[in-house]
Amino acid sequence: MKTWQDKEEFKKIFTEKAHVLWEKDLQDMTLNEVYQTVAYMVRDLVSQEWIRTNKVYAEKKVKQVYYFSIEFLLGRLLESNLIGIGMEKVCRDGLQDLGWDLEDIIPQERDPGLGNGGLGRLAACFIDSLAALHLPGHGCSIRYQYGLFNQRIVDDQQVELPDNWLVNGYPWEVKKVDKAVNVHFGGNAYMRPTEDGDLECVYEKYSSVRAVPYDVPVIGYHNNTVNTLRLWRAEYSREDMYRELTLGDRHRAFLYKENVQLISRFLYPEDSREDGRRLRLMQEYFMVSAGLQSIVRHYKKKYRKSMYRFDQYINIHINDTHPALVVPELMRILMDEEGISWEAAWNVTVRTVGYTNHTILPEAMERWSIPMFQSLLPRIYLIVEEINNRWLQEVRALYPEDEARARDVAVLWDGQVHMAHLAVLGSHSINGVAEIHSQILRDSTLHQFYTCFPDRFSNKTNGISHRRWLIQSNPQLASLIDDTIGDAWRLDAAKLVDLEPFTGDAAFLQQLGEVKRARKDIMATYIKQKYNVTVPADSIFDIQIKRIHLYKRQLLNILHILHLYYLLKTNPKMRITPRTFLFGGKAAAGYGEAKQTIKLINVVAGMVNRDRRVSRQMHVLFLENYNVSLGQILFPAADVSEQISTAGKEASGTGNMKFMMNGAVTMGTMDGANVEIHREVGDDNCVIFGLRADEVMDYYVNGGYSSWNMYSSDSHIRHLMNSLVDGSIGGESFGMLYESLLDRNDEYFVLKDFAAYCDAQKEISERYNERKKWLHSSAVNIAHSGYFSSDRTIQQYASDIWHIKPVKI
Ligand code: B1N
Repeated sequence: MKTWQDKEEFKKIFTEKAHVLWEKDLQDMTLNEVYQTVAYMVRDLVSQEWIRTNKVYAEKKVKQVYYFSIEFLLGRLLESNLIGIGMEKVCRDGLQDLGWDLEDIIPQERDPGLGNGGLGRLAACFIDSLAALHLPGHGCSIRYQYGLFNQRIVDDQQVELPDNWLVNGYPWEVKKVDKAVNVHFGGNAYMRPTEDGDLECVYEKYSSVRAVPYDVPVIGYHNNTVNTLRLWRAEYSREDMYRELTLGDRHRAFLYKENVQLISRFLYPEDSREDGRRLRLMQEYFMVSAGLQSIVRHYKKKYRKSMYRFDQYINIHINDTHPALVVPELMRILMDEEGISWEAAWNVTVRTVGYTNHTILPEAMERWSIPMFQSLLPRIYLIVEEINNRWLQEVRALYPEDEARARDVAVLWDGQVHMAHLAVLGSHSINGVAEIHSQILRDSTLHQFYTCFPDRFSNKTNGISHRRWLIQSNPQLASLIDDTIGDAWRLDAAKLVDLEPFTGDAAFLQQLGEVKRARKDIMATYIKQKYNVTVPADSIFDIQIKRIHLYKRQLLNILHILHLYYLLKTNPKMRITPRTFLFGGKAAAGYGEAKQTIKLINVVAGMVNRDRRVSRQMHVLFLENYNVSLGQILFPAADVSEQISTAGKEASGTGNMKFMMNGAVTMGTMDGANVEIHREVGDDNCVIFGLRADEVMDYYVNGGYSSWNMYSSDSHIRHLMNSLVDGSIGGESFGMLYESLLDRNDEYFVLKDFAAYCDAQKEISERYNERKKWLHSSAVNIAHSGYFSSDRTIQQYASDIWHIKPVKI
């Protein structure tokens, strides 16, 4: 790869580039212009390799994978790309000579908020790993004009502001006008007999949307691989617009244009929830159809192989069900455009597609009303109907008179299209994202499918990019690890386990303590600057950052804090290990309970922090606008990682892994990947509490839990519940939360797990006071975090599902 020889060359190129881009002297440039200049310089360096990577893949006709995801939560790219090409130091030194600090330039880049939470961030870690492992794999998604809203806290409450992240342009994208395709919506579709006695589909009177790709390079780590993240934008087709105009209907022409542009305007802000909106379905089909058309076009042009062999060269992976229309859309292309029979098309489709499930929450399961689906996608609906008919015929032949079974596996049922069932049927591989989650899929959620296709099911425990979440976000820890075991772990995270012999080494632990302290100081400085609150860096930094959701139980955390506050108020002599409780996360704008939880946290925080005596021992803070960049400051500063979802509800979690890799001790339930973290580090190095998934399930099925009984029998709980509605918390009332806990019988077992959580928190305090032991635990967590690198995850997908191999560029 082309590089900058030294800082002198960097400065020379920078100066030339800046003059061309901005027609300005260097001293007149804004920080943002400096950022953009460096970003374009990085793109110049990788452009040859980007072209080469694609050329090599096509010339060798290697099998490639396309990862379809409605979200990619990338985070900032300047620093990660500089690290990837090994040019961070040259750039830093060069900029310094010119009078700028790279640390002031990096924040100029706006976080592309093209995702909500874990699902979108996972997709970003996956393409990072694909490139790092020189695997031929690319991303496919939507170029939303507005990302997830920016969160402000005003009067203790969340306010959503639009995230117009593209205002200053995005230097990492390249618009590829020549690669645009058309996507059809609406109109009529029906089957008619052909001359030779077959059936063919007529699809007419549809309207067209132009899909234009914007490509973002996905740069490997110290290799020459540059893969592609292709983001589709919806544009109106001028032809259609003029057709409307020539028909003399300017209003319709205007409407057409507006509606088309809406498709890629907003990211839906719901995480693990779906509301069945028409525009969302349009987004899903838009992405799927555009993505597939461009893959097929490229396959035919560059691979020149038969469409019957498509699956030998192409694998399509769908990140949850949002891209599940890949199944009928590929069928459509194979049959209507390539003239292949149903049976052959179905074989190719199933062998091409793989599906990952990310949630078993019923409210997150995608279901579309049939009338809406049919009117929007008439041709696709005919195919889905046929898939359903053929499948139910098989099922009913195998299990006659078992309509309960038919209902459990149908794609069309009760007037709805069940996307998970479509995804399962159309895939050769179905996986969950942590062992316990995959187990639940096999045992209950998808049990009937599992009995039909046991070999198609597997587990692929999630992972995180150790490049972003350790090398980039915690350079202090990364360099301590280098000094201790060498730097081979940077290429192979499994080697972090070489730290194991040092987890009892006093000198190493001392340094580890210093690194953590340095990171806590950085965090404390951020808090001081932004909130004018002084948090003591020698207190326990206890952090819960993730989307706000009832099942994630931020409520459990804040109720324990409120409980501690009451204890400290009534027992002025009581001493606890000083703590700083930090929260962060966005609530979907329409999710009342989640928004009220944010308010509760903020009101309690105000009460605690303003109390002169209590605030000697504890602080509480809600950090505004949690996103990837804020995460990069928070994970390295944590002592305690709060992973306290109701057992069985969190499919995996990935924040838990980021904390672990940065040496925090997990306080968690036996849920998602916590189970595997616990297995890696043992009881001594994490704190597990609460109901197990089977106990939760048992209560749901057989009853036997009453939150009112908890209320009656436990005076602490009674006090807490009453205070939610009697105005004693800052004069506010939190009726929705009270109702969810008592009137709706505490669906997430907050009160049931409360006592166990309080005990577990005491345990944490005691352990923290034994500094040596605590640092040992921290070290054990880092040493065993290598398993949670997304490189391991991607290697498993590559060898077990995709059957793709590394290609050296
Ligand atoms: O996917 C993550 C997991 O680590 C989390 O446990 C899981 O909650 C998350 C609909 C979702 N599951 N489902 C979603 C997101 C957006 C949406 O519109 C569902 N997100 C998850 C990665 O596996």
